[in-house]
Amino acid sequence: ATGTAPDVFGHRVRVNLGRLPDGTYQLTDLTRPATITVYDGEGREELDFRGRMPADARPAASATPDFPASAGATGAANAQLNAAAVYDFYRDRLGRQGIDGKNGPITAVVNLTSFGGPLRNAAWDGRKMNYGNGNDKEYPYAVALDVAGHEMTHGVVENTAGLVMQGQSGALDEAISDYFGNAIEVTARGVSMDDPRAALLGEGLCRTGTPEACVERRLDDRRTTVGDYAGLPSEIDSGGVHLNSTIMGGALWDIRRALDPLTADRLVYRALSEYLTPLDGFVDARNALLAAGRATGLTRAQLRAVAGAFDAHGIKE
Ligand code: ASN
Ligand code: ZN
Repeated sequence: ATGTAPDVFGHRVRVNLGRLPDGTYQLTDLTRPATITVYDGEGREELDFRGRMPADARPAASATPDFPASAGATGAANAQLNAAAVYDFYRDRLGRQGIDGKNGPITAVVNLTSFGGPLRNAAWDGRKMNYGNGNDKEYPYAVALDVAGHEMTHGVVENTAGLVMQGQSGALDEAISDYFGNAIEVTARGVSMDDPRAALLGEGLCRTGTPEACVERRLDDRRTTVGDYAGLPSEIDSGGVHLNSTIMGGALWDIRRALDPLTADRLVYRALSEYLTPLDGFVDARNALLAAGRATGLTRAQLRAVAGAFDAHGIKE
């Protein structure tokens, strides 16, 4: 079934629905080989959902196929559309069948909070995406396609290279998730790589203020090199995985600008799915991209551009 639901901006968008025996419509998209279901966290604690689904949690639902206006505040409709867009990118561009590569179910939870206050984050917890409502200056995190792409790519990484979320392998995991998060958004929206906003991650979360002021990260900072690597203790951000990721993410984004985007996306994906292993770091990623590039017949000039991007960020033997 199809229906409509308000997005976070209050615009009614078309959504795909499942119908329960009692006639209720729920936000389940059955139109792809992988089922996409959006749960309503009902303002509960993200901690209660992390890595699990409470037994009484329910998909977002409505008595009629046109969801009430109140449903817009959580970003439930955005979560469905964004998960579908990420699925389509991986299938159409990279030939991948969903997060697990086997069209396993895709689940997102919206409307979550943290310690009695706003949850200003989104996270892949090993099974699903969990989205916070953000604070009053932000839209719910489910609104941002680059954020959805980032979180779902964590699931892809887990099911391919299996990078360990700690230290340099963790920063590499974050960088690859940032890369595809942005790549998916600019591809789906037709944004040029020359648009300065293309490299911004999470710019769409801004309710007030400039996009630049409330981005999560940006991949166009050419100055970040391994010289900036902060060797934080493991208990702080898993050894600085979000702090150090832009060293690698910046190199990957430079590669996407230097090659054509489709070639770059296939190259990064091939390195991820066929060359990288769980404890790999930045230099291993350089070697993986170059090996994947040679295997796929990149020209010498293209291989030089890849090596040059890593050189510029200090990623070399
Ligand atoms: N947004 C963060 C990420 O996906 C959430 C976290 O720290 N786990 O990396
Ligand atoms: Zn991440």
